[in-house]
Amino acid sequence: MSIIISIEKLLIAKRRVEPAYRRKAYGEMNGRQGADLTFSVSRRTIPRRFAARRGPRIMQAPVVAVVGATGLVGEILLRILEDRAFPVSELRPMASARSAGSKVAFRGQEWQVLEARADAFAGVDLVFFAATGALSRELAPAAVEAGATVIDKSSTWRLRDGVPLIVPEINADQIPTEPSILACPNCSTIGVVQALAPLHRAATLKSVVITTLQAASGAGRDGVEELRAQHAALLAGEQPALAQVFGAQLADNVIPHCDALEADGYTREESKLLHESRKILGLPALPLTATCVRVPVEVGHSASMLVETERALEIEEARAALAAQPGVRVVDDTAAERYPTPREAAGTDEVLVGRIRKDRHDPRRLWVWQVADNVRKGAATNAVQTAEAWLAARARRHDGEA
Ligand code: 2RA
Repeated sequence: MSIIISIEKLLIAKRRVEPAYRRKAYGEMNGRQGADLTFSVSRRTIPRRFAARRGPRIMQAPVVAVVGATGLVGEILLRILEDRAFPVSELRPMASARSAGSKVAFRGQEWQVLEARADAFAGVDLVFFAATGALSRELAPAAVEAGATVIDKSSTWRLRDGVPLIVPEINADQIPTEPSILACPNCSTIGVVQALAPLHRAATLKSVVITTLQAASGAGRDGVEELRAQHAALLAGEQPALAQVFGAQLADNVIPHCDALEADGYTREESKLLHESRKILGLPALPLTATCVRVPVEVGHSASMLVETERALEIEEARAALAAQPGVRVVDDTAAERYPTPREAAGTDEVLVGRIRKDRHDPRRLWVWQVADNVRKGAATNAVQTAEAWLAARARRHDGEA
């Protein structure tokens, strides 16, 4: 099963290692960059000249574990690893004892789900944690101890000093190559910082006020099922069962409450947006205030943002800055009814921005509407892109040492 390759040489030969995170083409390259990596997993496709010449400098495709492989994000993560042809010499799907023994599909095969335990990571190079925060708190250090790099989707490690919080289009340069924990931001944060980073570069952020409209899938498979059951009951003219996942009935409703309430009246989701955005943008004192709202949409988190900058930004300048940000697509023609919607974002890996307009009262303030697929770019895709950046960094180090 293990396939030997020289990933960096192949990527450099295809001119795709560095530019992936530096060029606007990144969005369009998402699929193509992955396609290049198929060279690393299929011996048949390795050009003979690379395979033969690289003898002592070869690098093996990683052994990859996915903790939480049976959950919503874990399932999408496996699909995205397939779609982007991420090199995997061996897959070890893992889950809590309750789901261990079940099977998941990957690259046309069924793989048995193993129990995620501290002693399960021997020989693993890369572990995605797409499970509970408690599981990653307990097991991520053991995985690093065993020599793996961890990419964690939970909130457990995000704000720890020394743990990079990665949105690859913004800060891939913070990814170390030695075994360590890399944190993925919360789903609502990823879309927000993808829009804020280019505006900050263009005119320096002064303050941000955000209202999010968050899809049911932010609460996982149970959230989607609860919303569907409520919709079905309403369509049948029945009263939906009492809400279990959300604090109130979500169908035909909006709920201004995501995650636990904190002592000052804000919610944990609102605090995540504040502290994670500050860390990713490198702006530890940025005044950022959020109201996070759950809406009856299955996939796609939206955010209305009032962005104040030190220097007044003209609309065209803001559009150009956003359009130049890798992974961002400007959809902004309200007269033609073209603006980002969750339906347009769902199933894609892009962060969509539009409705860009000047505040009527202050020329240094812009309103920006932003939407992204919370399960893909907000979770699984961002994790896989982080892994791709880690792989490229590891290949560079390998080549430097060889
Ligand atoms: C939510 N952001 O939408 C959360 C999930 N991490 O509930």
